[in-house]
Amino acid sequence: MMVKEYNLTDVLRLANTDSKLLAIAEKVQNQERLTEEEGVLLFEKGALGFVGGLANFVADRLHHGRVYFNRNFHIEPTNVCVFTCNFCSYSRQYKHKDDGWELSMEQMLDIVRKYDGQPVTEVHIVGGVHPKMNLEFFCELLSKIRAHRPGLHIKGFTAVELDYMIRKAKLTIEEGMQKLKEAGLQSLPGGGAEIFHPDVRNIICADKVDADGWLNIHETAHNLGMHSNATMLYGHIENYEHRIDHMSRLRQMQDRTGGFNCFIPLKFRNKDNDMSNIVESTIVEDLRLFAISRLFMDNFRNLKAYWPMLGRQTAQLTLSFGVNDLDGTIDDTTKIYSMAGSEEQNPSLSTEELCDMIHAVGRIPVERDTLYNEIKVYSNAMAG
Ligand code: V47
Ligand code: SF4
Repeated sequence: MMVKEYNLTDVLRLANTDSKLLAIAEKVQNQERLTEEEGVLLFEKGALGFVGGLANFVADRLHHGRVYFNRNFHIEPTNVCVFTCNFCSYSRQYKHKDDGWELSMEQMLDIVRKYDGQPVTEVHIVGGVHPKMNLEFFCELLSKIRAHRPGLHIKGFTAVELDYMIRKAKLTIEEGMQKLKEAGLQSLPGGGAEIFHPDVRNIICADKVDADGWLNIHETAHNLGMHSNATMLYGHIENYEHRIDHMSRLRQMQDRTGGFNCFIPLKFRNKDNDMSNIVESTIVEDLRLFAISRLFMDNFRNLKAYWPMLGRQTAQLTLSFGVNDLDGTIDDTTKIYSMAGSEEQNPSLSTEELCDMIHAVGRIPVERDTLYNEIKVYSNAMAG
C-alpha cells in the first residue's frame, strides 16, 4: 500500500488554515522574509499551535535542538535614577536616594572577587542612571575588573545609561564608546529599548533616550566591533503594530551591522509601579509573542527567554515556541524583576537545574559564552 507523505503546509491545509496564514507558512518553509503586514496578521490571527509549530520548526532548523545558557552574575551599581519610567518598580529618585542603594567601587569589586575560582564567564552590569556616577567612574570600574580577571567578559550599561554618561562627559557617542571599550567594555546588554514607537514611548518613558538615540548607540558599538543585545518590553499599552514596528527597526539594523547577539522580549510585570493598573499578559500571549518574534526576526539567530522575568516554568515552555537561549545562572544578583513582581524572588539556578529544565523538554543544553561560542555540550541527563 502506498503511504502518502505530507509536508508542513499539507498538514496546515488539512486543518483548514486561513489562506493568508498558509502563505506565511510557505514563506517560512522557503526561508523568505515576512513583511510587516504579515507580522501583524500573525498577532491578529495566528493561533498558538500554528505560530508555535512554525517557530519550533525554524529554531530546530537553526539550532538542531540545542539550547544555550551561560554562567554569569550581575552588578547593579545603584537604583537611584534621574529618569522616571512609569513601568519601573526598581528606581528611586535622587531626592529619595536614602531609600535606594549606591555601591562604592570597592563594593562592586568585592562582588567580582566573590566569584574568584568559580567558572563564571560573564558579568552583566546595569542599573539606574545616577547623576554622580559618571563616565570616568565607570571606566575605572571596567579597568579594575579587567585587571583583576581578564578572562571575564564584561557586558555593561544600557543605551540609556550610556547616552547620559557620554553626553555629561561632553563627548560624541563614538568617542565615549571608544573610551569605554578601551577601559574594558566588551558588549552591551539590550535594555532601555522598551517600545520604540513615539506614541508609546512618550507615555511610558518620555524623558529618556529616544528610539533613534538607542539605535545609534548600538550601531556605533557594532561599528567599533562590539556586540550587543536587543530587548522589547511588551504586554502593557502597546498594540500589535507597535511591536512589529519595534522588531522591524531592529531587523533593519541587523541587516546593516550583524552586531546583535540575540533578541529578548521582556514581559511587563505590574507590581509597585505607575502602571500597576495594567493586567499582565497571559502565558498564551507570552508564548505567541516569542513564536512570532522567532518568525519575524529572521536575521537574529538567538531568541532569549529571560527566566528571572518570565518565571522558570514559562521560560521552559518557550523552548517549544522558538526560544533557544535561557540566559544564565544569575546567582541571585539582580533585583529589577523581583521588585516588579516576578515569581522569581531570589533568582538563581545551578548549572544542573538549567540542564534539567532543558532536558525535560527534549532539548540539548549547551553552555555558551557571551558571544555564543560553545563551551560545553551536556548530552546526558546529569550536568557535569
Ligand atoms: O530596560 C524594567 C525592563 C530592562 C520592568 O541584554 C521591566 O542580556 C518588566 O534589559 N517589568 C533592563 N520589565 C534589563 C535588561 C536585560 C535583562 C536581562 C538580560 C539582558 C541582556 C538585558 O528591564 C529595562 C526594562 O525594559 N524592566 N521594569 C517591569 N516592571
Ligand atoms: Fe531609570 Fe531604567 Fe528604571 Fe527607567 S527603567 S527609571 S531608566 S532604572
